[in-house]
Amino acid sequence: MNNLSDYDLLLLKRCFTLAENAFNYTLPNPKVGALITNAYGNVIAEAWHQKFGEPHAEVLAITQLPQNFDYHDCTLYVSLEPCCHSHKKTPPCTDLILQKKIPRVVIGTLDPNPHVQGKGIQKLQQAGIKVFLAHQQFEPIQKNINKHFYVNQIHHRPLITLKWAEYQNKIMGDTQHRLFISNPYTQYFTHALRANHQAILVGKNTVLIDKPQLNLRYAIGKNPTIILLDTHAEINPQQYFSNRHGITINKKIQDQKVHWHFLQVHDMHDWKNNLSTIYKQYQIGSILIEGGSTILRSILSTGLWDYAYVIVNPETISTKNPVYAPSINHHASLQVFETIHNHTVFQWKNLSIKSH
Ligand code: AOF
Ligand code: ZN
Repeated sequence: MNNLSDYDLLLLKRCFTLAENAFNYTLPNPKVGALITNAYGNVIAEAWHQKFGEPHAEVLAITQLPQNFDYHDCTLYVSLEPCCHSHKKTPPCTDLILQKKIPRVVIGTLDPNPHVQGKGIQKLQQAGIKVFLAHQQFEPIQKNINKHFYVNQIHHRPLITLKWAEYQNKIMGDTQHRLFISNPYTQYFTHALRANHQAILVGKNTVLIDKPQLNLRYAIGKNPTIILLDTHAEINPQQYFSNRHGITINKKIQDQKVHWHFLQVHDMHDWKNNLSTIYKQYQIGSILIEGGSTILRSILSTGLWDYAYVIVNPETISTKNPVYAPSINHHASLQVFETIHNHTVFQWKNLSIKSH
């Protein structure tokens, strides 16, 4: 099933590049790219899944060609196995491929969604279509651009990424006022990270002390949903985040306003249950946790996290009421992710989560 030429591989690579044009608009769906070639191998249509709930990449590629187009010499390339299941937002892509009689389909990776996972390929093959699946060389790219999707489909919870900045001497804040630890260059990094997540989670104290805007100022995409951990629902979201979408996880009220929901939970520390509710009820597939330190320590202690990015400022600092950064003492791998100006970004990956 995988006798692919170098040209096939090049075009699959192109599909992954196309997929990335979606920025964060497809979340929690995966980013997917597709293209169609004619008998001479020329690319005659290219597309990518653009927005959650809207047509898939294959459908958009096909829509670029005339209704009665003859596909008998064509090949469809797609970064992810075409979907074959119903009872979802859009009809199965396999049906359209069969209807258009596309004879050859080249696929980057299987879809980890248990409703698809090989069944899309099977359906096409049973109809006599020649299907070629790349031999796992695209798995790392797929897992990189759609990290959340694997975690969602396999563990039924959002991808959890932690991020904080600290000085060389581990100070990450002061209980009374905001410290500016990162530099303007690392801000770009932070905003790119925000753009790759559907939601940003912070605690009440971070809102009160830092007054963060939690938006995308230096990255392209849709502003993430704000999730506040606020046990007694004391923060008025309108005061800090007017017109933003958000959820307050709290123990006091259950309420739904136009932009803001209050989700009442039994136990603020029951991350497993609360995160799974956020995933199922609001379809939030990825959360960037930006602090503060109590929340970071709490989630770290559960082991329910996927990646952590720690920005280290090489200076040391003394401050009156220091808050110390957490440490990671799980089975995790560490690498220097990027050096920005004179700051270093370290990436931790939780190795006890099997789906990465
Ligand atoms: C494809 N091509 O471009 C994407 C696929 O609710 P829906 O209709 O948007 O379906 C979402 C599911 O479809 C998603 O969970 C994943 O399994 C698959 N995504 N499949 O053939 C695409 N985005
Ligand atoms: Zn589809």
